[in-house]
This record gives sequence, structure tokens and C-alpha cells, in this order.
Amino acid sequence: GGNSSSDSDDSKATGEAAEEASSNVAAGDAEYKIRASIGLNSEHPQYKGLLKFKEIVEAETDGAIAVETYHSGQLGDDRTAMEALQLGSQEVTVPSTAPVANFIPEYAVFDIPFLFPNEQVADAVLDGKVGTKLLEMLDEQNLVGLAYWENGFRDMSNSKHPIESIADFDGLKIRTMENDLHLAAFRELGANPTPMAFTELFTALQQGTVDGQENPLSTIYLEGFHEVQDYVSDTHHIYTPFVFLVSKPFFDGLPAEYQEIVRSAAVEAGQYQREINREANEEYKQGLIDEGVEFTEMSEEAIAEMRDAVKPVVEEFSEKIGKELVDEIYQAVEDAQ
Ligand code: TF8
Repeated sequence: GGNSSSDSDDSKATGEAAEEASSNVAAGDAEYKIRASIGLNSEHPQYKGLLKFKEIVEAETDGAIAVETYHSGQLGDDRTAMEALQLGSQEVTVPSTAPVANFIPEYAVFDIPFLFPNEQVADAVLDGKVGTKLLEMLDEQNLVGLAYWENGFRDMSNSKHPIESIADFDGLKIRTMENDLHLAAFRELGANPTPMAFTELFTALQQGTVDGQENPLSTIYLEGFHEVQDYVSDTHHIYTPFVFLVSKPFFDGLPAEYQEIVRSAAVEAGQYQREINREANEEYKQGLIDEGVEFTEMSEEAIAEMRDAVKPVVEEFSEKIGKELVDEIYQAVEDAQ
């Protein structure tokens, strides 16, 4: 992550690590232990959601299940953590849905640009029939999907120049998540995209290996990307969910009552995480501006231009995802408005 170098931060981090170590010590005398990791740092709502999950599970099982929480990709990036769950060497992780598409192609449906018009529609679709159907597909990957949390609407950041219209993407070296639809979409916009794990991103931006990236404002601000990026545009081009994953062998091995506690804790922590992720958006935007970032508000025309440009990519990937599922999610979006 992009923690600033001031020593107060270092002492805070040390204090945090000590606190974390002590809370993880409790795991010693529990019946079951959950090693839960996320990719963003301890400031991010993704981690605050994980702490809420820990609090609920340990309280409801009276300590019979102990949850160890790890942030900043300490146990690996999204894909590595998912593979650890499949192997049973870790129990929980909450990645973006984008890398899941490497395991289950249907998951790329969430990467269709401009699919969700706002968070309320996203919640309705994800928590409804279509979202549930996609969670059930995880079983074949030795994973159990319990809930969707919120990464959010993705915005552009870069170190070269303001992005005000599609022409400004020309030749920009943009890091994308490891997801073929994202790569194809940014090529179509005229950029020069590179897939990369999140854990390598800050360094790549710092060294100029890539000019820019795209993530919700919460990530851009809390990961300190303003230290290495000068321009942000509120393109909101894709809404990325997080998906709460549990290792299937572990989950199946829990007594039914504990399975229900873990499931409802993932859902409840997710509602909390969505809320705190949204309420701070204005604060993150103002924080970036205060840190000297030039913030561009995209015009309707510029957004319309982007939507048109990526249409061929949506057509191409609708085949790969499955026409039926694509039609179903578009219908679900319409029904939720
Ligand atoms: C990305 C994603 C990540 C999250 C997090 C690492 O850009 O948005 O921020 O998946 O779990 O890689």
C-alpha cells in the first residue's frame, strides 16, 4: 500500500500489528480457526468489514470460532488468496469479482462497463436471483460464496494529463485487474493496458511502469495513490463487487449451526461495509483534491462516447459469459430501477 513515510504512521502501524497479533493469539484455544485476508490496507472499509465479521462470529460462537484478520495482501493478492482457499490452506478472503472470472467465466458479467446505474440497483441485482445464481457457481471451484460486499464504482487516475474525453486515453499505460474484459475494454478506448495484481500496483505507479490505474475513490485515497497520481476522473465506468469467499472443505466441515452463523455474519458485515464505503465517498474526493489531485468531472457526452466505444467488447464478451445470463442481468437491472 501507499502508507506515507512519517514515523507517526510507522508507530501506528507497529501498534496495530501488536494489537492484531494479540487478538490473533486468542485463536489458540478455539475449536475452529478462520484465517481471513483482504488485499487493501487497514484503513479501507474492506478491512473494517472483515473486523465486523470477526466480531460477530466470535461473539455468536462464544469464541468457538476464532478469526485471524490480515490486510494489505499480507497472505497474497486476490488470486493467490483464492487458490489458498481452494487448497484449504486459508479459510476466508474477500476479492473483487473481476479475478474470479479467471476461474468462472460467467463472473465477467460484472465487468460489463456501465452495467449498474447506481449502488441501489447494484444491491438489488447482487442480492437477488442473478447474484445468488453466480454465488452458487463457486461450489464447483471448491469455494463457497456467502455475500457480496462493495468495492464500488471505478474511476480513472493517472500521472500524465487530465482525462476529459475518450481521446485522452490514447496511448496511456493503464494497469487493469487480471480480467480479459477489462483489458479488451481499455484497448478499445485507445489505452495500452497491462494486467497486474493489486499488490504490485503502487510500486508500478511510483516507478512509472504504468501511467495510471482505475479503482473506486476509497482505494485511490486510502492507498495513498495521490502520492504518485496527479489526475483523477469520475468515469464510474464499472461497478466492482467484492465477493465473500470461504474454503468449501472448511465450510462443509463446520456444524450446521456454525455454518449459519458464518453465513449471516458475512451478510451482516457486508451491509455494514457497503454503508461505510459509500458514506465517505465525498470525503475521499475532497481528500484527493486537498492532496493536490486535479479532479475532473466527466461530461454526459464523454461518458456516452465511452459507452459507444466499448459496445463491440460487450458484444464479444456476451458470447463468452453466456447470452442468457447477460440478458437476465440487464433485465434484473431494469426491474430494479
Ligand atoms: C484491484 C481491485 C482491488 C481489490 C482488493 C485488492 O484493482 O479493485 O483493489 O480486489 O481486494 O485489483
